[in-house]
Amino acid sequence: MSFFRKLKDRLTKSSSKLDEGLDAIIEEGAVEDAAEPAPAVDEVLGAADAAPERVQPSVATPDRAVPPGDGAAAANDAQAEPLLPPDMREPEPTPEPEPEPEPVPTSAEEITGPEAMPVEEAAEAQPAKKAGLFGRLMGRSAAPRRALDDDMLEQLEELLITADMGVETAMRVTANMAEGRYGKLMSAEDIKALLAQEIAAVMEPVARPLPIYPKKPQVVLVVGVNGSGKTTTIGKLASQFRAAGKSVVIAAGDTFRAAAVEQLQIWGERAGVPVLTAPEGSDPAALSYDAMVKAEAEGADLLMIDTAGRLQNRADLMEELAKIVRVIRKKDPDAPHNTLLVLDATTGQNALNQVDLFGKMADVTGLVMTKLDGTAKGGVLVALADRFGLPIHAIGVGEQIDDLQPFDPQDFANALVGVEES
Ligand SMILES: Nc1nc2c(ncn2[C@@H]2O[C@H](COP(=O)(O)OP(=O)(O)OP(=O)(O)O)[C@@H](O)[C@H]2O)c(=O)[nH]1
Ligand SMILES: [Mg+2]
Repeated sequence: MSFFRKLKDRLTKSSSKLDEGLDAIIEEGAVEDAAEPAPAVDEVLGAADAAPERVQPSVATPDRAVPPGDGAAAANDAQAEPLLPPDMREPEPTPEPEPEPEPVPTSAEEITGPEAMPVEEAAEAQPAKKAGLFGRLMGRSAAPRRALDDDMLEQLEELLITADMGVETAMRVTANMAEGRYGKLMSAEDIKALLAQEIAAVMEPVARPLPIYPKKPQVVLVVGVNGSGKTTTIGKLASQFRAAGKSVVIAAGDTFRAAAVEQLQIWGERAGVPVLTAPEGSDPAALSYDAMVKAEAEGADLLMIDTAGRLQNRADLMEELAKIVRVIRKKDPDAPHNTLLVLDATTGQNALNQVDLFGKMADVTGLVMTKLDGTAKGGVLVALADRFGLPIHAIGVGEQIDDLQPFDPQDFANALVGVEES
């Protein structure tokens, strides 16, 4: 199964919501298809290229995550590696050479050739050429189309809000969709392709694999609210980095629950990675420090520190997180080199609040969004990209060890909107 197909299958809830909503919007306002021949999808999509005025995201996107205090030199040294090394990915099918595009015929004669039609029939067919015949011959007459107007834009905006994209992002995306296309007739297929293109444009600047730095051990601190998927994501990441030839150590910084340590040990076994633990109730900052010393002594490439889930409004627990950071900086002033905030897609708009508060307490450098499988709230990732511009390193699409995918903006946008892979 191709990468895209798997993603699309997993994102069924989000995608069917947008997919069906867009079909309904077009059908509701569909016009008699006589005024204007259907533009090719490329023509519809291309219109925005010519439009100079596009609504910009509310924040500037940082170029990439740089380890705190490490400055530009470290950024230059950093080799951004794909989440999955190339040999772990499913083989791409060899692209077939594209056939030369045929010029699009503009009349019935051009399509059928003058000899193909008896004279009377051809004469009769002439008046119908604009709509019915042209459409039928192009195989498009069956697709209802609707003019892109204020009503339609408002409906689109509402649909995007129900898909958890948030008001500001929904407004920006629909404004960009309208740019240079106002009044154009659009089929559901056109509007889906256009929406996917606009979403991909928002996501493009934030799609960044977890950067790998030459520093040993590179410390990756993993934070988030209760049950967001931190421990599972650490297991999945450790397995992928291990498969990519990196030596990984995990520290069980969730010292509150004995069960949390056991869960991490199971993931460590699955991933083939050692897990450093401390007795229940001990100080997670002290464990993290010890883990750094051990990881360094063992020459590990990566140290991933799991932490207990904490609600972003619990000041005491957030302070504890800040303490972990302070203590590990005594060992390495640049650590943690990455602070990953793991977000659960099913929490929808609350994810925005989590990024805001964790960002303030723990200098979050990147995001992983889990549980995108089986939720209709996948649009929140678009809102996050638009609002914060933080790198999105990976997405979780299931509970198994290989259910963590690198974030590909166009695949994600297509899967979210319900566009088939071209
Ligand atoms: N469907 C699905 N389930 C996931 C995904 N990631 C994690 N889970 C499940 O979510 C639940 C919580 O995951 P954990 O990894 O324990 O979450 P956590 O953030 O470590 O939780 P706490 O340590 O209690 O704060 C588990 O049942 C996981 O299997 C995902 O991408 N998709
Ligand atoms: Mg956990």
